[in-house]
Amino acid sequence: MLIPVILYANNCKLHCLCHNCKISKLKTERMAVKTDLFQSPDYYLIDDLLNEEHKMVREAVRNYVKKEISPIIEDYAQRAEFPHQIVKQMGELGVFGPTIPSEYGGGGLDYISYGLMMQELERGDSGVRSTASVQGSLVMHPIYAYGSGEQRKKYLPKLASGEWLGCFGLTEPDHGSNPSGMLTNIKDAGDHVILNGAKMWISNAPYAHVAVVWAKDEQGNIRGMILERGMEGFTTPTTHGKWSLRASATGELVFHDVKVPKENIFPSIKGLKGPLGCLTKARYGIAWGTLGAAMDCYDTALRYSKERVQFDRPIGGFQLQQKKLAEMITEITKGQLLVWRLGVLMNEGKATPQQVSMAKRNSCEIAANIARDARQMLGGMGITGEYSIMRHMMNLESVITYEGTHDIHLLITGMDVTGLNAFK
Ligand code: TGC
Ligand code: FAD
Repeated sequence: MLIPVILYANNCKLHCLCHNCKISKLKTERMAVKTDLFQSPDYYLIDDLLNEEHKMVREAVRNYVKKEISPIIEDYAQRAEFPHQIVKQMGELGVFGPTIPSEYGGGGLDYISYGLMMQELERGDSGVRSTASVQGSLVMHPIYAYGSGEQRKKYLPKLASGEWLGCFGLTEPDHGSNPSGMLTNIKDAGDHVILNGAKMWISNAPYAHVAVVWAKDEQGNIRGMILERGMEGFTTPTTHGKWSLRASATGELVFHDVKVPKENIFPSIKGLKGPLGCLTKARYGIAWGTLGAAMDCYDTALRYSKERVQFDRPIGGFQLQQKKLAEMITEITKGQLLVWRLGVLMNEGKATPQQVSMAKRNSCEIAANIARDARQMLGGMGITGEYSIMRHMMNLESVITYEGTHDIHLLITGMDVTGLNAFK
């Protein structure tokens, strides 16, 4: 529901098109406040599986989304603009690096809390969750897990607080699903290396202060390193024209003879398992996050079905609409139980990357299907920005693609259960 917050100038009539009124109407549209009526579905009383800390964390992020994200996000998405202010806000909220120890500015929380944070953020918008995933799992995690003491001290507190924004460069124009073929490379030059190559589709790139970049050394080993904005030969052109994740900034990372000090290279990791280890953390967050988007679509469609009257009765009374809602809540409930169990396994250090793959694929798929069904339930209203569903639906097309496509995750599961590798 849009609530105009600015009255028209000069007390002109409602449809007046004088200059002042046109400007005022524009401002009114821009500053339109959205009322967030979200009520979280919990069909199997999964709340009983959460402890008080989990519930407090979820409440804090849910309130943040209602107050700071829901009122503005549609407008930013329509304008394809990144809401910069959320970086500092999310730093203060503590969603960057929730499982990283507090001595480095992280939250020192468990994996269920981390998951619930991502669920609530993505309930607001996948792009907002993306910003947090990249910062926490793809930038802070490798610095914490693979970095030197100096690297941890220099970068982690600033990233945790949102003073600095980070990005993660793995994908290249010719190497997406198969990052092991990457062409970006470093050559030894004494106390530094020379970096050349390019990365593509990089979330946060246009505004990032630091970039975690993966490149091959002269022996063909994949190495990770930290780049800072301003290094000579390092540029971050913006990617334009996306119909998805429009409130998230995407760009390229271009390296032309960039001198990277050796002290910026991660000392303790070599090989593809470096970046893939980061992806496991982020994919776990996406498994929870996309359920948040699904819940928002379901909740919106459920409310609409009770209010929208056709043929003299609420459309929710028709069997075909009930089938859609019943299937949505069933899939959401199955997904909630899957990610909760995965969170327990993560906490116990027992979760495998393959289990994370299954949850990422499952949650993305059900969320995308639920968004499509929910959009249909709203009829024509479903395509407007008045409701969040179409935005979620378009966002989910990216989320089902990044961090490993749906098919790549199917093959990971296929390999795990058969022992036969379909990639090689
Ligand atoms: P493979 O030979 O299977 O593995 C190489 C080494 O890595 C280990 N490994 C993992 N380690 C941790 N976590 C995982 N998920 C792991 N998967 C594999 C593996 O044990 C091995 O270790 P070692 O010690 O033997 O060397 O590698 P492969 O080249 O055959 O590739 C396998 C494949 C296709 C599954 C992998 O390349 C893959 O997952 N491809 C998908 C690429 C992808 O997900 N890219 C994401 C880019 S980042 C992104 O999208 C961010 S979006 C951010 C946002 O906005 O939220
Ligand atoms: P391709 O690998 O070319 O795949 C094309 C199609 O072929 C897919 O359907 C795929 O499933 C299929 N395919 C490929 N190989 C096989 C196979 N062996 N068997 C069967 N089917 C196969 N990357 C980063 O490094 N950092 C980021 O921050 C980041 N952010 C992103 C943000 C957005 C909005 C998007 C869209 C992408 C982002 N990515 C990022 C890149 C993302 O991870 C890649 O797009 C993804 O891994 C797929 O790579 P690709 O686009 O090159 O597709």
